[in-house]
Amino acid sequence: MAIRKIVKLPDPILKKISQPVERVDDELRDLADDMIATMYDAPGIGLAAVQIGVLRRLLVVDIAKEEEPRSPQVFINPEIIWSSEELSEYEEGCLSIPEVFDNIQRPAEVRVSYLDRDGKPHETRYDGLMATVLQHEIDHLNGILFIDYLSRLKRGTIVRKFTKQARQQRENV
Ligand code: GNR
Ligand code: NI
Repeated sequence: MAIRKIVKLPDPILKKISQPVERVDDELRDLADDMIATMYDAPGIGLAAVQIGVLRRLLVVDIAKEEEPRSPQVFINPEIIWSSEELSEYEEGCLSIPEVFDNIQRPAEVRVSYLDRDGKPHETRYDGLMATVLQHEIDHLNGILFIDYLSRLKRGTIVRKFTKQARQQRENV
């Protein structure tokens, strides 16, 4: 297991669409294990493969509290097959946009189809924080970031700040 580097805004890979996983094999499970290690190290409660620079439809989630046992879950080729009319609001953050948080409304419940790490298909209904995190991660697979739901003004300010930071990082080398 290796901790990988997390891709940050404004890296253009974050806007790309990830490609379906064709085979659930040991190589894919190794990738998932690296993602889980990287998520815990960050720390975060979810991570999409694109966030470590891999454009495959794979994400990991663990919303267990600190005092609870770890319970990482792997979702391969996840699809939202139903979402509730009812919305819920959470303050979201993203490991690819450090230190930015804002309230985002999304469907309160979703039904998700996916393959698990053994390649076994599932259809499961989620609510609460799990529903929000899954929607945030599945958005990543489609090149969508939570700041895309903010006003143009707010998003523009955030993108400019990270673009400036990246330029200064390059100048400092
Ligand atoms: O660690 C994370 N916390 C979080 C909080 C509210 C809504 C979504 C998230 S996901 C985020 C990790 C991340 O960037 N995943 O893509
Ligand atoms: Ni994110």
